[in-house]
Amino acid sequence: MSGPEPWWTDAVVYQVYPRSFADGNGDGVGDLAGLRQHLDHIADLGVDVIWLSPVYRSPQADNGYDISDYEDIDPLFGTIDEFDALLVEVHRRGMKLVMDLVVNHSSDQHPWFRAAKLSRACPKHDWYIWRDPVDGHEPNEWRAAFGGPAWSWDPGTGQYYLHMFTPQQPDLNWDNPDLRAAVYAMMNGWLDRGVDGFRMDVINHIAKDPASLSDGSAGYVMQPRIHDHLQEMHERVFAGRDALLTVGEMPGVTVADAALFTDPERRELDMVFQFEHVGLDHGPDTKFDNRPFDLPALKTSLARWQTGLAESGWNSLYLANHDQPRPVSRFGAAAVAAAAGFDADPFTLRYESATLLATVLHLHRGTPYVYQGDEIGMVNAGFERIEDYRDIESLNWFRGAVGRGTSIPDALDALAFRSRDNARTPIPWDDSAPAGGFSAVTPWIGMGQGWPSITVAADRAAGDRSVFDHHRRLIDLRHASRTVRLGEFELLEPDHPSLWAFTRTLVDESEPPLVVVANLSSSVVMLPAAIGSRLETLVLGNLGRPEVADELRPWEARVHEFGPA
Ligand code: TEU
Repeated sequence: MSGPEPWWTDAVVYQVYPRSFADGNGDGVGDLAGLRQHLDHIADLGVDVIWLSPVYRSPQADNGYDISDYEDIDPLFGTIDEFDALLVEVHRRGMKLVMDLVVNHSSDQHPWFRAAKLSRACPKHDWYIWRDPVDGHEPNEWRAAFGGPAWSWDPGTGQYYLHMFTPQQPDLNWDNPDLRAAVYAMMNGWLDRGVDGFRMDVINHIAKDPASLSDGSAGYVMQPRIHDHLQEMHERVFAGRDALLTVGEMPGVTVADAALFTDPERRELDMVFQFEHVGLDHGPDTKFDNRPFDLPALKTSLARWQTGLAESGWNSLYLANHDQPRPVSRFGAAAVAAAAGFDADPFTLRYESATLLATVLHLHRGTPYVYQGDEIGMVNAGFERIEDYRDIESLNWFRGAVGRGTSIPDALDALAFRSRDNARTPIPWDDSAPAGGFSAVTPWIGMGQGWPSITVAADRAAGDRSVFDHHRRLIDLRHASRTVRLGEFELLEPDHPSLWAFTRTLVDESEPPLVVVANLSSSVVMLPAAIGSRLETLVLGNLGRPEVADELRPWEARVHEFGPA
């Protein structure tokens, strides 16, 4: 990266999943009014940007990732006036607001799709992806992400339409220039309203292979036209506007692809969400085949991305979002115990696990994303009955797996580890009945096993064991330190089974290098002499000052200035 760095190179983003953040109107579902009441919680953390998951009009088949009107707010969440008021309050606190942009697909209730279904002659028909039957069947074998074929039959037109997710989420046809123009107009509308950018849902899926619709993901991920589309979007929407943030969600993206998407010279995106590190514990067939946590695999994967995007491009850094299990349960002491065949109690060493994982993540080079609730160390939901789940992916998978012969207890175990609902339980503001200050009524989804012991109020009163305060220190450090922002990354001891260690070094040596050392085990780890002998000033740690500098206590993470060899 040459020249003055973009503003977001020292920014930290906080993701709000609105239906689970705070309920302002007493219907059991989080909304804009609730978010507005709790903005100080986010501002106190010191973050720069809020990414708001979808609040547009939607039948909520996939919790708002199925949009029926891109230009209005769903009544479940509030009104457009409440949105404008929220935006003012966010800006008044010196933060930015980034919207979710879901334009690989719309809802099947969107007027565009309703028109598209009327007849093959309707101009909107070509805004979606249709195929005639082949020998009375779907045109190819593509499967939808949430189960079943990716094609659904429409009797009116006598054609199949494509949907990579549920049948209620028909895929838009980005080869149609009128569709593209409509999307750009909508995006410009939100930017003119004052929003500060977009997180773009599965944006690397928008270019399909129109000629062949060949089998396998090669036909819908990373088709060459994706770069044309993103460059056109940049020119028609982002060019000439200042201080925006654009991040593309890209399942399956490689380091080489990401370097292209995020090379500033190419004018496509600021950064992408890659999926390599969150796929390491998935089985070969489905993500519900859970594999044990493997620290060397995780740290070397992230290190590869650090190196791959060191010269040009930029990383986004995340361990969680609304689609992933909670990091404490997935990568913390409970996960390490489970990998060794022991009982996995997510409350064991929870403060240590949450703060260690945050330290490691925030000290990488890139833009960190904090998912709501991780700043207080929330754990997986711990649901034990299928009736507790709400997520369409989880429910579809459960039905299919049990149908194929998986026992109900095994299927429930798989969900308890992997379901997206693990991260969708309400924010427990306090321990009051019935819903921890999230809502005055029974919430749309259970509070989960963490409540009432884990709450915002308890964490913020926990003094030197507050996960929130530790996050705030990490965010302050990034804002203050050019080394954290821009220093080169080098992984140390890549094969060590429980030590995660790396250095950050500014090429111009204007600040001393930093070393991060973290012990992901419940035993003391002795640092190798090549690291231990070079530890200088303690910059930050999750367990306070150590008695023995070159020993790490269980789940201890420290950042030190790194002296000469
Ligand atoms: O997710 C896309 C995606 O590929 C996955 O993260 C997905 O949620 C799941 O892991 C597949 O097994 C995005 C959104 O983040 C997600 O919430 C939506 O359901 C999905 O797109 C469809 O819009």
